[in-house]
Amino acid sequence: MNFRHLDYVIAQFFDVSTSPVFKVLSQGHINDTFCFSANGREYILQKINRDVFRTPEVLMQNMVTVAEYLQRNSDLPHILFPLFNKQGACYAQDLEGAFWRVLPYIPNSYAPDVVTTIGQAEAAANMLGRFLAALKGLNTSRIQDTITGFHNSINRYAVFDQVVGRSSLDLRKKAGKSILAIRQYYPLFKEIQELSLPKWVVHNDPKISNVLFDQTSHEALCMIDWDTIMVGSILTDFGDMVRTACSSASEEEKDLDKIFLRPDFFEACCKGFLPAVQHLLTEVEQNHLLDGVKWIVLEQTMRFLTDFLDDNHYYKTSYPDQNLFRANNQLALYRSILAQEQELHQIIQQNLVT
Ligand code: GN1
Ligand code: MG
Repeated sequence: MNFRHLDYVIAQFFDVSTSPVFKVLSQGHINDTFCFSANGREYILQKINRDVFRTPEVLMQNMVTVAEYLQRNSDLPHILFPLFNKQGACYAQDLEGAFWRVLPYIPNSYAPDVVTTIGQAEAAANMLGRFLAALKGLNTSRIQDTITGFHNSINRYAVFDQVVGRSSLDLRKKAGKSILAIRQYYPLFKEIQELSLPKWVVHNDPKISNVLFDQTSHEALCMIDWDTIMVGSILTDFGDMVRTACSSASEEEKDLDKIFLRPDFFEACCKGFLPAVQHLLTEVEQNHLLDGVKWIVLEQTMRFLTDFLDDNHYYKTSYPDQNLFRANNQLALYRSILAQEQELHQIIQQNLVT
């Protein structure tokens, strides 16, 4: 990272006499994130990954639309307003034309990779539910796609298929069993496509590390990482929360025996999520909540596997085969869900108020 860019970008937002001190925040597979202080306050500085987000202006406009809407129409405790620079834009470009944004840093907060207590799972799921319920009234025409077909798993499967076809024999051998598993479970995507699911403005990436918690009280403070807020289905949001809050291990765990879906954490997610949104759900949505979980876990397996077979262009990696390990991690979680399907359905039913 060229730190000259950081100073150049920050100077578009602040008059700072000394060069700010940066801390690199390493979470997140896509953007580069830093923390810095200026004029006695701390801020987040993020470089938007242009390979993934082709239209950063659209993304930032969505973010402002959502923040303004939530401020007027919700009682959420923290709303992520991007800062406007001296020219009145909600982003800045560096000397190479890359896009950056600045957000206030919420003091005394953390974003976990794994949930350690049931209380955290319930609080995170409740925060997501409140966030989505508040967004339900936002007209879908006001939000534009930042990534086309983000949760279109049928299209993603077609891409996966092409990538398998052109990948090297060596990679295909390493990933052989996982490729077969995707092919075996693929009909789920077809079944979901047949459902008539209402369109919501949703988060689309509400994994547990996109929930900020208070370091002292462990209360959930807010949903962060609004890059993928787009029109979609609430099922994938519930699914992604469960995928990450209820897994016994992080996405990076390599020992497959350590990975399973924790039913008590699942119950906590239902307890937190459903009361906040149930009145807004159609019968189809209520009946397919668990399919939302299966959908997102299988799709995530396929996305990691596709990237492994495609030379790891998409997700940041720090060692060879990392995306294959991640795919197998998600596959183990998927199989654990299948093994507990009936119990999980019962838990949902018990937590839907009749
Ligand atoms: C990426 O940017 P980050 O780390 O929050 C990805 C999500 C995946 C997630 C898996 C834009 O999220 O869709 O679920 O990794 N974001 C994008 O951890 O592809
Ligand atoms: Mg993200």
